Amino acid sequence: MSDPIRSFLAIELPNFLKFKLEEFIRSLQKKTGKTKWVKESNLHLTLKFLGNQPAEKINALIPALTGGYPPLPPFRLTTTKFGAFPSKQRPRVFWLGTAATPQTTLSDLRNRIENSLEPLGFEKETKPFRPHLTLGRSKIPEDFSTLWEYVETHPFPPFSFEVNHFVLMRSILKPEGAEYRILQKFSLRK
Ligand code: 2AM
Repeated sequence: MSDPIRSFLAIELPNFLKFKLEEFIRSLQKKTGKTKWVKESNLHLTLKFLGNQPAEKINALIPALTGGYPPLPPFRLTTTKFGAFPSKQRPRVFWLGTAATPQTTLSDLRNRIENSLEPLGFEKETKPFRPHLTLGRSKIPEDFSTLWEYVETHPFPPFSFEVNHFVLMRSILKPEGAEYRILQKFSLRK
């Protein structure tokens, strides 16, 4: 059997937004020491993390996600506030929130994915979906007070973009960080 493929389903971000986020991240980077910030080309919104799966299972996923009824329409995403998981006091993941217009479209897409993949043996996510753009990850605790003060006074502005497709992304883990490669694009229908 072939080697397992580590992958996830994601919404790509337009270049203008990645550029703006990169600027924002550069400012945040100056306020921290040990936090690892996401490089511009890797910024995305995760819809579902698939982990390591046999190639056959990944191939079966493609027809399961193509089509489907009723067709899901394109929608808009707007960036919202900066925050951290699991909490501001003990941040592990720094993120920027997103809001969809119309509101239900992103959760409809997420539900469609969950329901289409479950019969193929992909376990349904039990935790509530909190759509976000991961900007940084902190493994070593440090003092984040200057970072929080900075984002209070320099919030990331709301930027919008249209989502008309999502992607199956392969993640190749390398010592210098993960490298992502698009394996398949899935269109949302107009
Ligand atoms: P995140 O954006 O919420 O951090 C690729 O690794 C993507 O899959 C990451 O952006 C990450 O989402 C998501 N992901 C979810 N669970 C994961 C896990 N257990 N290991 C690695 N990535 C995971």
